[in-house]
Amino acid sequence: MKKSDLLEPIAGNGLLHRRLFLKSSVAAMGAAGLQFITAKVATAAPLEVPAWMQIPGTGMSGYGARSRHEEHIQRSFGSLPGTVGVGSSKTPLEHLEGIITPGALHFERHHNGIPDIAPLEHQLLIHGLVDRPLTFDLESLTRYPLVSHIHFLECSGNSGANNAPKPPQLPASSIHGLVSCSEWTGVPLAVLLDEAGVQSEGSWILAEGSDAAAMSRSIPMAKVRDDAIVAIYQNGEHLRPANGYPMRLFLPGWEGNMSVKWLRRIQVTSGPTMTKDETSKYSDLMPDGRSKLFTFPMEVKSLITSPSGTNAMQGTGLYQVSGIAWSGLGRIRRVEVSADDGRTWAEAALTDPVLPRAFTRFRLPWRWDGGPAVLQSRAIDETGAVQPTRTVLLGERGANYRYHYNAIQSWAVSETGEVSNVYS
Ligand SMILES: Nc1nc2c(c(=O)[nH]1)N[C@H]1C(S)=C(S)[C@@H](COP(=O)(O)O)O[C@H]1N2
Ligand SMILES: [Mo]
Repeated sequence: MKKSDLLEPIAGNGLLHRRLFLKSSVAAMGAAGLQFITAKVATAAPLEVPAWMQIPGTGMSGYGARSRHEEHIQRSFGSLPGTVGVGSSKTPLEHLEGIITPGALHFERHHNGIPDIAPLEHQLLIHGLVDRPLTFDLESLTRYPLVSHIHFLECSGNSGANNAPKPPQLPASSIHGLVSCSEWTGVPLAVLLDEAGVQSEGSWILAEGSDAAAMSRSIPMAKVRDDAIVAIYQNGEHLRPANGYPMRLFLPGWEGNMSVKWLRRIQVTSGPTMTKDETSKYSDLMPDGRSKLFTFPMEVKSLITSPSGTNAMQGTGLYQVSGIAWSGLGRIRRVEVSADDGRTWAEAALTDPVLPRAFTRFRLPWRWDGGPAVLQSRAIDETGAVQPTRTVLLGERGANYRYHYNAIQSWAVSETGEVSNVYS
């Protein structure tokens, strides 16, 4: 490809080739006299010495804080009327980059608030169809070989706002912020179960939380054996109280509700327990009036986070479309971006690392010429599953299906540069 060709659109409305992001391409553009980044031209005058170079800086601290200039970046949250802790807080996805969600900005979902648990007073009981019932505390768990994996966690209610007949005019995080991605460290649950000795009829477990909701779910033994962990660290530090301190179940790729926080009891059973949390909720009502139970994996999904809803474009020219893709069934294989409402598509660049059941960051250069555009991203995972359009998804599911919304998000860019949520 010739250097100058890099600036030729490869799909409608100004999408450019992902190769433009390679280091060699940026250099080649410079050599060809083309400016990629709209940096200010430096003046020859000496740099001013700013105020903060004229006095010594402040001292250290025991636990870090972010820049005071970034403090406006917050989770948004709400609780049911008359409660303080029954609800959720949402990760400000449009303000983050890369794939890791800082602990302080991880989304939260509580069915009855955050319990205040002293680790020495907390025990995990494993009982039921086992040879030896056992209890574990935080200290005893840290003696087992620990594993660490980077995985997303997504509430199955995430993006439910887009089920509404009219597209909600909200930032990306208010619609899609019930998803985050962390490094989780803990003990494989299979190791703990082997210590207790699972009996041959033990084909499911019940996991119960130590919160005032005693939230509990049934999990098939195959998933437990595959990759379930009892997590005790998140991004290198102990779990935060809101995310399950001192220990939580973590089930990679499955709906967030199954990853029971403040884990206090695992009962090995011969079938699902049918708890309130998996019958009255977290089941999916189909058009024929029947409900689907146990819809565990979160399916392939993606979202452009920049530019996104309620943003304002800063003039015409080159932009970097940036977003996240994930799938509960494995790795992201490919992400495509459209700027013309899905008529034509260009393949996005995936930023390393591309990990199974984790956020994958994608980017694509886009030259906005000031005309109206509709930006979309479409993810494909390693099983070949393709993220559906909203029309297809809702067509299959009918009007009462609430959970597991994974349709393509469309952001319209107006001629005046406002970015809004549209259904296409
Ligand atoms: N004990 C307990 N576990 C729980 C919950 C809860 O309310 N209580 N909420 C569940 C739901 S619905 C989700 S989406 C995830 C959210 O995990 P997070 O708050 O760490 O993001 O935890 C799950 N585990
Ligand atoms: Mo959830």
